[in-house]
Amino acid sequence: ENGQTKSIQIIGVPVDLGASRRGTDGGVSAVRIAGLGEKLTKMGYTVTDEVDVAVPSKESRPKETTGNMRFRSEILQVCQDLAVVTKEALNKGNLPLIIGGDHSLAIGSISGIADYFQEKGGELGLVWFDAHADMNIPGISPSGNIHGMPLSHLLGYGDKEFTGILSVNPKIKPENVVLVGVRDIDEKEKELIKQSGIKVYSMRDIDELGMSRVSDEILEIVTKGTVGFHVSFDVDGCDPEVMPGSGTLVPGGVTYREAHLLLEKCAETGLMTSMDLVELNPFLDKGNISAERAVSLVLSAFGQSVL
Ligand code: NNH
Ligand code: MN
Ligand code: MN
Ligand code: MN
Repeated sequence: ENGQTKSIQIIGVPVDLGASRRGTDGGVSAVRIAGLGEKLTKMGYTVTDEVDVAVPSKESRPKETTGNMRFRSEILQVCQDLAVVTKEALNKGNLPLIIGGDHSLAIGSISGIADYFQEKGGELGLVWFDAHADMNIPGISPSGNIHGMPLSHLLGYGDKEFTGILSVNPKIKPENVVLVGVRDIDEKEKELIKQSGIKVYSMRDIDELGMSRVSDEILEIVTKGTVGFHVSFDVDGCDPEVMPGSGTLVPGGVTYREAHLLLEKCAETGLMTSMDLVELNPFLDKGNISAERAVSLVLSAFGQSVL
């Protein structure tokens, strides 16, 4: 049990326009079928799951195989809509739990959440769990895929319409952000990470310090001077053996137990304001195992413990 809001609003965002591989739109169903809502309800939460954000299908749009920022206008619209929905959820007293969908959606989810707290005079902390840094911007991104660009835009770099969603800009201050699980960073992305000054815990840090200590350090950073923190959980931060159902797998990732520990510790603070669960791709999965494990991880973030 923790002091968090007892009512959760699940928000589905079936977007795959931000990635090269098709199918993260199906992640929304995969997670629902794995029983996310029912299991949170069993834990004593009041769960609403009514409003999904509409996303156009790739087939309905002109082909965009190249470019600096593929499907920019479609994803911008999705993020603008989602920002309104997450902010509204908080206004109603609900904790937003956003299920994706590729990671581009985090520009929208976190913009709405940061804006809500900023109006109340508070800064938002951010835990970014990912194999990748998601710190690309148009012009340096090797792929043009927006799912590789959300964190940079939340820090105020890149495309002005994406950084300018709702009012507060930047959405997140670098001293309130931690990246964890990272092991695949593009060359030019490295420079922007250094320039931004955000704290990064790589796999090596986890190996050397252990996840218990890494989690404690992370939580210290994201709670210091903030009203609380959002967790943006890209399932590819976990090892591919744990989460085979994702499009850009990188070996050598976070174990199932380590991920649980981090999220259990997040729950213990009672300060998690909101969470994204992204990059699940059921078409690449073995059965629905990745979604089932992801649901179990989310339950830890909401305070599930053995006893
Ligand atoms: N860094 C690569 C890119 O920008 C890969 C990003 N893929 C992700 N990010 N899954 O989390 O295209
Ligand atoms: Mn990501
Ligand atoms: Mn990733
Ligand atoms: Mn701070």
